[in-house]
Amino acid sequence: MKALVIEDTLTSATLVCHQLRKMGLEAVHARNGEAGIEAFKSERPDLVLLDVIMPGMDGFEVARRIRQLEKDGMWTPIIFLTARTGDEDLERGIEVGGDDYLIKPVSEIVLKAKVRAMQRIAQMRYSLLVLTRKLDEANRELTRLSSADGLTGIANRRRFDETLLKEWRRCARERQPLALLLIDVDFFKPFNDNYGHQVGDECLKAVARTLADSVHRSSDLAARYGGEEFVVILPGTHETGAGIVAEAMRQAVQELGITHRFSAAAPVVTISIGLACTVPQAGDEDGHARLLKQADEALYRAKSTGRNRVAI
Ligand code: GH3
Ligand code: MG
Ligand code: MG
Ligand code: MG
Ligand code: MG
Repeated sequence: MKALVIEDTLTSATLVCHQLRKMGLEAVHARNGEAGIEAFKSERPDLVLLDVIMPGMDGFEVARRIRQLEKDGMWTPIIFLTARTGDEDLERGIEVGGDDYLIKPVSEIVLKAKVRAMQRIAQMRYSLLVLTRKLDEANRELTRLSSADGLTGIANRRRFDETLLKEWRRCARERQPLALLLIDVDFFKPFNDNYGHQVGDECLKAVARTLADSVHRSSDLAARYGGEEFVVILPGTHETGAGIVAEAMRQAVQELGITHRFSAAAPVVTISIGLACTVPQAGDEDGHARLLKQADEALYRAKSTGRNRVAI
């Protein structure tokens, strides 16, 4: 453990450094505030003993600057050394970031006790910091897991529901259109029945990846709606633009070239897409459910008119 003593009176500094060394601490001395700040940066002490009255920068200012220098979660205990005993000095010292104070001349027993107490607090703070970081990390992982689909890794239904509501409200505020694509794999039951569930799963993963790769704006979202159905949210996109995205998706899935000898639509796996688009109205809180229903009806039309197509 290293202590930095910032003190302009040499006799006082020598005495405190001597006492600290006797306690087994390493002691570094700086003769004024400016030198103290520099030493704080270069020595990275575990404890600062800080004189209040010094020519140039006084102890209060030094404490204030040290607190500014400390990065996120970092904390170095500061004990003021003062010949003054006024309550306002103590109050001000704590206010600018100090933790305790010692009255000069410093008693060896009191110094020892206060250094111990500060060590204990520093240790506790450090443990708390480590714990907080682990908790943050676990929380991030939990959020990721609870919003991702287990099979395909893209957004799940839950994330879709949340995002649709959020984007619906945002588009209403900003008077922007909102487009939805409801997507269903064509003849997927015969695919599963003939090639097996495992191959079916691999197919769903490839389709999901292709859909997710086909959206480019940060507010776009491709999600698994359930089973072999997917849904895409395109905020701020008009019908024409959404039609272009949908057609590109349809083509990209076909171009994956996943053999499907049991499809009546094509010799490869294909998708049908239902498109719906509207400008959400403020206060129309059920509008997003209606939009989804419209997309579903459009999907039905895509299916009934031959599949492997986009319908509006
Ligand atoms: P359509 O062109 O009309 O959509 O025909 P379809 O055969 O795709 O329609 P249907 O809804 O009857 O079939 C969906 C199939 O998707 C049924 C089920 O076996 C399969 N399926 C749903 N979820 C999964 C999954 O997680 N993994 C696999 N391998 N298959 C799934
Ligand atoms: Mg002094
Ligand atoms: Mg289906
Ligand atoms: Mg179906
Ligand atoms: Mg299907």
